[in-house]
Amino acid sequence: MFCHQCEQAANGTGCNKVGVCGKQPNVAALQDNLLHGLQGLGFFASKARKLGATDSAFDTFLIEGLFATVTNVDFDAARLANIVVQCAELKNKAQRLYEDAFKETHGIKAPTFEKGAPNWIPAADLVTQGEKFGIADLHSDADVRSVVEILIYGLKGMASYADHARILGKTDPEVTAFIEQALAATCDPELGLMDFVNLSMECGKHNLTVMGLLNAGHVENYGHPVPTPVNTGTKAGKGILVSGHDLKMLEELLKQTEGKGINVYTHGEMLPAHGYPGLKKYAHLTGNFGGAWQDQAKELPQFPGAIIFNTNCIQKPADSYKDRLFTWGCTAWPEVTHIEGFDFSAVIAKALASPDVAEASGKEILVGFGHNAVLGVADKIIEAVKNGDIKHFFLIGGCDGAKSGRNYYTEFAEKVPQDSVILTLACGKYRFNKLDFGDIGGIPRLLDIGQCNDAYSAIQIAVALAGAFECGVNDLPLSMILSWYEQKAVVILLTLLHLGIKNIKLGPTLPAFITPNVLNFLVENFNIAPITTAEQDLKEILG
Ligand code: FSO
Ligand code: SF4
Repeated sequence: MFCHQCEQAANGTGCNKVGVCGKQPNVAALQDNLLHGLQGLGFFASKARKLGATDSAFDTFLIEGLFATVTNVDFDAARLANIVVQCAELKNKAQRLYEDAFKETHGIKAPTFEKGAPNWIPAADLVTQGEKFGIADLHSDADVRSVVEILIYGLKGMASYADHARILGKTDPEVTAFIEQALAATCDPELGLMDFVNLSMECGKHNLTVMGLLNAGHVENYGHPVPTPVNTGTKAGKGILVSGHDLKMLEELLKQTEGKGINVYTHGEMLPAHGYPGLKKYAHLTGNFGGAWQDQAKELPQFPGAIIFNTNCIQKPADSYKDRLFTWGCTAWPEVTHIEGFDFSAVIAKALASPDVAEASGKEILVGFGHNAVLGVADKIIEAVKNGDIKHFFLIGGCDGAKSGRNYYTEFAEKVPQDSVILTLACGKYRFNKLDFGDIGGIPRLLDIGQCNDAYSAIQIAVALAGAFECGVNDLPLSMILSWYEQKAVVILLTLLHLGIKNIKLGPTLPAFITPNVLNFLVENFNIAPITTAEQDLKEILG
């Protein structure tokens, strides 16, 4: 195996024996095989679409297939093998669709494609076959390969957000068309570095659409988030802990647990759920338990109730809680019960049969500062900027992870001057969201915008502030200090670059899949810089 798609890549270069994330070589090979199959499916679906032939069966499959290859999502070899087989069926379907459409429009037989992913058919041994399709296969030139990887990881990240949006009934055919087109491009040996740079920027653009769809899906179903204090303690009684990003899954669980004497807690990226009127109305949505995803091995054994992961980031479960752990959606772990659809009776039964959660006191943290809430007090914020009470905004956001270098983000937040406001989103905020930052004239100094996909809200806030001050986003007293871990962060970065946002500071380390030449390109065009120390970066930003 060789994988370097996330920030945990072994030795900063790549995992080649077993993933630091826990991905076994057979799972890595199956994911590589699946990606190869998806490239072939995209190739024919894109060609068919150009001839006016489409099939909605490809949409969901492409999204779910890409999502299954994202870091910390699907570790289940049997499930992945099944997805590869389905991929082969759909790829054949796409090929037939293209050939029929070609014959119909041109009156002659379609050309055949004998090399690479378009020619892929699954072998009897999918693991051995998958071992042949590694990253090295993507392109012979290291710099081009680097940008092809940026595109592929961007597609994976976008697919994960598209999946949540799709579950809420929000789709866009242009996004599907782009996924097909981009996958087809990865099969084209004629394309060069700038072709993939442009496709990557386009991926960022389409991801903005996807995050907008997801935001609309959340708001239409659950209302705009409102500032809400969330308790991090626990109540005595039965409990279910929900981890991941999918709000629809949480809503269905809340409906099914109502009146059953079960307290439902959020974990990790589910924390922002407490701010949505349509979810907080459930009195048994009790509080938030634990820290960010990388602390689960330490924290989940302490939660005696049932636990369900509806998306990343799942890690190898200890035996102490494996039998009360469930997965849902694209997330899976071998031997852990996977819930299909929205019937959570098995999870509820497990919670009722498990020991009670003990009463424990916790801190209160404030969530719910989506763009609607922040822009609702825009007059106050603008006034505070104009009279000098607020001098700077820092967006300290992104993923958390296990590396010690991530203390940078805690230190940075602690050192931000008192006349500055911190906007935050995604799971990296657990590094500092229990600290007391106080307020500036009633405006909290720490504003939690939400999940990683709520980068959409952060963009709306930045654009509105730029409008109010009649300047560009890059001219605002706003600095972005981002942390990345996996492919969702890659696509958010592409969205920010597509919007022309410059001077981003990125850490804790730069992606192993970016070559020095590609990094130079990013520095020259976007002035991206790796983080250094909190002191030095703050000094540089504030001059
Ligand atoms: Fe974190 Fe994991 Fe939300 Fe990621 S829980 S690391 S970028 O999956 O998606 O922020
Ligand atoms: Fe390693 Fe990350 Fe790939 Fe897992 S996803 S194998 S940790 S690079």
